[in-house]
Amino acid sequence: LIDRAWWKESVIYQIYPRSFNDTNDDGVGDIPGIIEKLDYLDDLGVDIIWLNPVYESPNADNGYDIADYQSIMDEFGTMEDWEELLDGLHDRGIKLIMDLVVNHTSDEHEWFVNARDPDSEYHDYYIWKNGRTDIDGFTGHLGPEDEAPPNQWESFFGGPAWAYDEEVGKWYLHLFDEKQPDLNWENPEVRDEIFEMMEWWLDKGIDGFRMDVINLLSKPDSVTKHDPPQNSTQVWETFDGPRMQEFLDTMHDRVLADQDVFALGEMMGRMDMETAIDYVGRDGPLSTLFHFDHVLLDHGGKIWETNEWTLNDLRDSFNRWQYGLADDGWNSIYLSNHDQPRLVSRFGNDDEYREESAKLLATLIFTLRGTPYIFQGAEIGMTNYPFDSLDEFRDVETINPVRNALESGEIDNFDDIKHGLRHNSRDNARTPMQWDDSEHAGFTDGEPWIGVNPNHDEINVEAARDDEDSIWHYYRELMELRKDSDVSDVMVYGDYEVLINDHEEVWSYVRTLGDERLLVTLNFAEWESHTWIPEYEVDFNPHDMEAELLLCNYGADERATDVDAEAFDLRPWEARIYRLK
Ligand code: ISL
Ligand code: CA
Repeated sequence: LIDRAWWKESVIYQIYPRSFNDTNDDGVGDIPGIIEKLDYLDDLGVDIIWLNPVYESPNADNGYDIADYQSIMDEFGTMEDWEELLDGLHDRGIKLIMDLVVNHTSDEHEWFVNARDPDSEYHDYYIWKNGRTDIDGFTGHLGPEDEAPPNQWESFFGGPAWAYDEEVGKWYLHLFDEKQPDLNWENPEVRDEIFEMMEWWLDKGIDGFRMDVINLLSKPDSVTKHDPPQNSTQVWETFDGPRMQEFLDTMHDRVLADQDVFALGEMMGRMDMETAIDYVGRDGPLSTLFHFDHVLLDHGGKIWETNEWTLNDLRDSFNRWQYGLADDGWNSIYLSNHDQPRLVSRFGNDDEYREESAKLLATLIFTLRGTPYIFQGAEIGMTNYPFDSLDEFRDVETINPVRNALESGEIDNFDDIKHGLRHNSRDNARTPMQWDDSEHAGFTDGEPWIGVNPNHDEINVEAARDDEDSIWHYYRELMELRKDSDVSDVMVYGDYEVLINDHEEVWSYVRTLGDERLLVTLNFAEWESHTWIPEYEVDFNPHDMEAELLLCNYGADERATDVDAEAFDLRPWEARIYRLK
């Protein structure tokens, strides 16, 4: 018996509006720009659009600092534009999910402006604390001379997670930028406001929410009930706080339960499976989640620090979730988004084997068990940007910590960390979509708000659509297999079973649903690799099986089609999907 859901069978395409398509030449993508590309999305064949925040915002964090939840940012257009977008999507059978950013607001939100008056009913919408005076030698304060912040939590964007407010004479919590004060979810009025706002959007006809850093809503008792201990430096104390389950259960019961909507939670930190199942299992409040296991593999502690990842690490982190949510819960499969560098530059090879490796990574995304995500530009194999100076960056997560480190002398000059920033910065994902080979890649006729990748003369949608062997067409083939073929069910719902768990180059797995079996085999190397199906690891006899090739990123040539089911020689970055019969 298959536990079907439309959002399990769907492919999600993520649009970062600022960088998608600009129609009024101010250099900033806009909603009319998305409307202009509706047929493009339809041709590609995606089912759900996740739209990054388009609400009114001073853009300290590109829309993740919301000043009004119920209006559209001027730069992006009007509410009428947004309604036209929704209708245009629905006309094409595409659903729309909106970003829900309710851990924090902008400091320019009316609530926060009013909260600065301690007598206002809004004061308690945020988290205010007195500074500490009982510590020696604390030097990092940005408050009065004799005060240090309430505790030593560091914000995710660098510097203390508390800012001193002159008017109030207290400190407010901001886990992200100073311009993103955290809402006080302990306050029932905050919860009511948010739930009503969610209902308002659902009434407008949207199909669900992508919930930003949703497991941070409930703060630890050390902050809500007591004066926080000065020595708590661990901001991860804020993950999955004591009332997290309760808050989401209430949200589910009040807002989501009686509607057929998709609820996707972004979950920070490294989560244990029990907690995950509480959130997304059969009885949980959410449909699925984003975890960070695999995208943290190659990050160091600082934004410019990197680690080498290995295939074993990558496979282990996916195995954990594939097996962890096998019986209850549902995965989201992503290798990139607006916060992550480009997948082909990171997990593939953006040079000689760009096409092959981009297709291999797509094969992985579409054949693991879970809902697949395409971040705009992945479908043409867009790469990281060759950043050369700090002025070229726009992201607060990159700029703030680098400035601080330069000022404090922690780093001497930009060039020492350039390599790391090129690898890690979120701005890699945010350079404009490459539509064609014209001056600004067809994104704008004005001055783009962030640099267009110089490789757009080769890597662009127009060229990709013209070339039958392109990454773009390969994405379409994968989607066709997944949604509209004899193997769709096994591709979506089949069990996942990994083969040869310690192969250093090749990741292979079998997906099984009843008698249907798919074998996926992927060579993560620039050289040829050999692999096989070890009999002792599977409950069928590979010697008795015929392997029918369904898709290969080198095409259906003899090497890929004429094989024994038990052994395979793979070319550099080769990816194959077989049906075993
Ligand atoms: O952890 C990160 C990258 O590995 C961070 O970049 C990121 O802040 C984290 O993923 C949380 O992301 C979400 O909330 C942030 C916002 O800046 C991100 O764009 C958003 O996706 C604060 O709202
Ligand atoms: Ca514009």
